[in-house]
Amino acid sequence: MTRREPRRFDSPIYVTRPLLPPVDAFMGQVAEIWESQWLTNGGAKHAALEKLLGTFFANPNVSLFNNGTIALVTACQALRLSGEVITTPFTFSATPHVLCWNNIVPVFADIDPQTMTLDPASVEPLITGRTTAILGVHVYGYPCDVEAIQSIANRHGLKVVYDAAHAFGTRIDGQSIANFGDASMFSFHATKLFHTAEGGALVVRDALIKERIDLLKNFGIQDEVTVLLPGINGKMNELQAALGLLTFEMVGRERARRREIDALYRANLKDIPSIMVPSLPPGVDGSYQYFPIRVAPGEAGVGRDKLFDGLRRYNVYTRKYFYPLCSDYACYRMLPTAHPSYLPVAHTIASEILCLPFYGGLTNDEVLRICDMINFFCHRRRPGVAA
Ligand code: T4K
Repeated sequence: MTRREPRRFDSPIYVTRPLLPPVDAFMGQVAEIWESQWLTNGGAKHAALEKLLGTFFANPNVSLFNNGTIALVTACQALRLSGEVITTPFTFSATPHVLCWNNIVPVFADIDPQTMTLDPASVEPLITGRTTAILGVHVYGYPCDVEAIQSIANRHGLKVVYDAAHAFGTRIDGQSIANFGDASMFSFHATKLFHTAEGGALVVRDALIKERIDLLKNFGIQDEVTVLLPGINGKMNELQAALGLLTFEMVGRERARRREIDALYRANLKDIPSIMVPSLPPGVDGSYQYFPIRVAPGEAGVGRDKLFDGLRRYNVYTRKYFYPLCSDYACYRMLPTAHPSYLPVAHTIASEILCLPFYGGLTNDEVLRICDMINFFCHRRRPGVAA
């Protein structure tokens, strides 16, 4: 079979690029902030963004934060989690770190091979008298099995917290992912579909918990002479909120473009036997946050790492989100549940996963060239050029 050497990109193609509103529009927002002389501590932009997101999530109990990690730290405090919390090892480092910052032991459960999220069947046997919650991650915006997780939590009197860092736009049967569990954390980091450069939010079921969260994120201060709780500084400032107001307006179009890119990748990767593209469960509208593929080990002449290295030589910066597993980090591998024998699915997926470049600014031609490169490295026929 003849294989034509693909053409290297002249400049790097990254895994993502931030959504950027026109700079003049941002300067207009900055001018208003300057005029108000109000930069942080719950200003007008903050209030406007919180309200907007309350409507978007169909839940008014939204609290904005300076980043997603501090939001999740605060959720653990607000829900008074302690002891042990069952979570996934197939996630960004922030997820288990947040537990440690709350003096909670992360207990790792295996993941589901289709959704790559917590496998409910692996969760239940790990529950002990010290367990206080289940912390699921809607990885890449693929939703956890929210019903099964809630019923386990109900049976054992546990809280359910979701790390929804990737899941801004995810909906299950039309309902926002923000409305499952006791609390959901969203990241608004620059690499996320909707962003505020750095930022995040908690969305909670219970309005009283929102009150507690709003106290906690502002040092526990109730008024000038009353501090009720040992809080932290988790506040989003006015510049972040202003950027959010502008990027929010662009999310619909960005998502639609990412949906086209998703379809183009799928159409042009489907005939490569060593590449598997995961699919969302029925009834789920995804967040179009990442485009993960799985690369079969070796048999077609390429494994994930060789493909990663090969693409990098051609100036394509894919990412191995999430390899290594958190359970393999030096700070967690001594935990009893971190042993690979308990986490076979997570280990397999972490060794095969690769996130391809995925952002609205990619052209069709760039996507097709990336598919062509993947095909080349996988020693298979060239993909067609039609979407
Ligand atoms: N839970 C989960 C499941 C998460 O994935 C994350 C964050 C969190 C919790 C914590 O939320 P935050 O506290 O961050 O709100 C990135 C992000 O920094 C991180 O937010 C994200 N997850 C993680 C999955 O990805 P890195 O170390 O991979 O980022 P970096 O700097 O290598 O950026 C990736 C690519 O994006 C670059 O190669 C180019 C592009 N990029 C990046 C930035 C920052 C740009 O084009 N412009 C930019 O400004 O962690």
